[in-house]
Amino acid sequence: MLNFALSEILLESSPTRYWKMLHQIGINDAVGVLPRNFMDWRKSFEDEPWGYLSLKKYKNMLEDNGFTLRAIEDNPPMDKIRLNLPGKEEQLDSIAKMIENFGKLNIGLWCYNWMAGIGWSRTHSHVENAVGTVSSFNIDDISGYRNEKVNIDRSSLWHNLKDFLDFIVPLAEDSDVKLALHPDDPPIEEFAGIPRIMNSIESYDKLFELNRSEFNGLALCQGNFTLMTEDLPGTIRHFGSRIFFVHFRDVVGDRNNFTETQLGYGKTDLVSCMKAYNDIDYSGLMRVDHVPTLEGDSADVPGYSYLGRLYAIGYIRGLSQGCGTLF
Ligand SMILES: [Mn+2]
Repeated sequence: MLNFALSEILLESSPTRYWKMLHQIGINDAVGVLPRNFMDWRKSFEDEPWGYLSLKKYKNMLEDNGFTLRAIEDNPPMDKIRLNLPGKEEQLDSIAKMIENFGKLNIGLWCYNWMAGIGWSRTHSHVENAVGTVSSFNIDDISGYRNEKVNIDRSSLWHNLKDFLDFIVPLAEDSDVKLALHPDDPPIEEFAGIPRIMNSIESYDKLFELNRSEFNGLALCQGNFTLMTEDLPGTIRHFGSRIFFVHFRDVVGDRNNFTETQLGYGKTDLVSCMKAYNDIDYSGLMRVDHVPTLEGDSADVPGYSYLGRLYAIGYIRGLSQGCGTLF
């Protein structure tokens, strides 16, 4: 049976009319980012964005506006940890404090990633197509570019990930905070010369061999996983209870050349995916991910248009009710 919490990522630093619309369509669970903009009212000016005071103020602002802060999908600087560089201890210390604060504040999930040097990337940010304005990626656009600042090989990235898990998982267990590793986006073999390792089903199998704790899990970002496999529903069943967080989105194309799209217009059999979540009794968090910007709507962050997200939330609710879930 499906019993997941349909949530929404709230990127705004103060309440908006969109937040009221979310309540009107039944969304009361929030995923947050770390408050770090200048004069960001979520942040305590005396404290780091991952410090107790900042997170408490942020959580209060959401609660005062009807939301429960369930997860943070963001991280303090951590490339020195990924790359095993001097300064790593300080970054580990920040993450440890953040996890401890999540525990104190009942924020039960942290979504992080293992992309070194270059985070999630597209090569086209505003592509006009039939479903709205979307982003896309074409590996040919970066064929002439190499990142000279980052120098690491694949096995070192794995080694450093294992070290990080050994450090963070016991702290997460003590604080009752689940860890959801988001895939590399796009899930290609290397980006401008920097290897990527969280880009296949096998890499997640390996992740769970590296650390068998029940707190070591995955963020199933459908837009990436559907580029790794032709059988996303089978993949959902394969990982089962290891899935702590779902990004419900879809794309058209392959891992080297793809375009984001609206739910129902992509390459993935979303009905079968929802049935698969039903089969595994999925009870974690789920949220809409990148959506097209519709005509007349605005999106301060490309992929997070209000109208596009409202459509997607309705689509997800319809799919889940088709599986017999009443919420
Ligand atoms: Mn995602």
